[in-house]
Amino acid sequence: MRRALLLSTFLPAFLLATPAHAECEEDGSAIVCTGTDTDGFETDADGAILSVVPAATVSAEEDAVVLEGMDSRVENQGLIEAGEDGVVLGAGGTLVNDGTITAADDAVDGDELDDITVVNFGAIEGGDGDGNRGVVLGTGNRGTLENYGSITAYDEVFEAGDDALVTNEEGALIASGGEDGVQVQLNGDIANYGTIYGGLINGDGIDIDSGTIFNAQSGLIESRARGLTATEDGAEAGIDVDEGEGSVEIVNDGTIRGEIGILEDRGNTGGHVVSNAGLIAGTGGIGIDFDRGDDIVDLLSGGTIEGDVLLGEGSDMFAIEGGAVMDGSVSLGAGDDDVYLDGLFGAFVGGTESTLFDGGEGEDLIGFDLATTLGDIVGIAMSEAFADATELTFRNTDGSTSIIVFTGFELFDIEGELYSLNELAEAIPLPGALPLFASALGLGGLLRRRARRS
Ligand SMILES: [Ca+2]
Ligand SMILES: [Ca+2]
Ligand SMILES: [Ca+2]
Ligand SMILES: [Ca+2]
Repeated sequence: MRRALLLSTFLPAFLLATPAHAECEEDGSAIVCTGTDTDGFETDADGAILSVVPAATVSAEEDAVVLEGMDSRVENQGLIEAGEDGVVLGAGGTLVNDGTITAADDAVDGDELDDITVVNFGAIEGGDGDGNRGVVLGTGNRGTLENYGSITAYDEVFEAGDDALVTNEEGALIASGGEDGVQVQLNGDIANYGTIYGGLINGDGIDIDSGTIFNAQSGLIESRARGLTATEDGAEAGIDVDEGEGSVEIVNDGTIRGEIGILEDRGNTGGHVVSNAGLIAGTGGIGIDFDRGDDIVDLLSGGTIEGDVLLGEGSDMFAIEGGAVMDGSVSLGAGDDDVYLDGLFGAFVGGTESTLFDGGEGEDLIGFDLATTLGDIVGIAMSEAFADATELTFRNTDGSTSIIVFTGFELFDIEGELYSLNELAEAIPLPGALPLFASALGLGGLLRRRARRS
């Protein structure tokens, strides 16, 4: 206080215009901003703590609040307004925003720095042009974002390196205008209870190299860009897994949507796990597109996948529970793949004959849960909807029937026994239907039962 008074009393006016303290006053390592500051505040002292009190404004034509020392802390309850970056933090820095931060460039800049934490209860707004981001840590590791409010920008809204921890709470918003909502690298840990939007023109909801994503029942993760399927770069995804060896585990109780729902970029060799009790929707026709690696998709009761599931190379598994809806085909590609049908299927596949399970190359297996018996299979026939496909009709526990249509499967596991397709047809107690089916396949006799795969 005394120093500020002295300065204003005795120094020429042009010195007062240098970066600093119009209304942000220093007291040791603490800085308090009250009233209206029009030239921002800047220090490189370690451990600096700056507060913007309610109704106070800190603005600048360039960066507004710059605390570049280590382990600094900014607490904003007012308005921070910048012609360039809103808040610039050093390594280990923390921002708690309970007001508004609006910037023409990046709203919060800790670019390439580790151990930065941002907790947002208010509004954080990056610029609306190319290169303007929300909270940017670049490749900085161990970044933490806890969002209860809204964070928006044209480019990436939250961008961080390895070991990022992101929690987007119920009612909270992360929205990009033209790029990814959240972009993190290896070992990211993301929990979403609110809304995460990728851009309207481009961008994924979440772009990740590896880690875990939990999307709660209240959660929406969506890439909003449409019409990109036919373009050179291809479609954007609700969740996009980048190239590399990384694996991603996704637990979805809410909604994940994009032109592709969940996409593994070509060049990723990791196996991924998706457990879905919510909705995964690909508006362009592909719900999940994984290729290399041993992938697992578990479609739980109450869950829906809209669009095809492509599991590509590797020994993949697709499991579906009764009460789930698979609205699209499932292609398991090269490798020895498994499909498991669990829970006697009531409303098993929404479109009955619209869903084709394709085992592809390799020795592929369809397994039934242990409660299913040969007597629950009440029909077997060649599919009329798909060439070279077989249609099995099941009796459900409620007396209704469901149909599974498949091709390219060599083994069937029922009542703990392995059958080839022809052995299964022979074993099903359907005296009328069986000879028709057998002759349709042109069978000369039983194939030898194959050994159980190790
Ligand atoms: Ca695969
Ligand atoms: Ca496969
Ligand atoms: Ca296969
Ligand atoms: Ca096969």
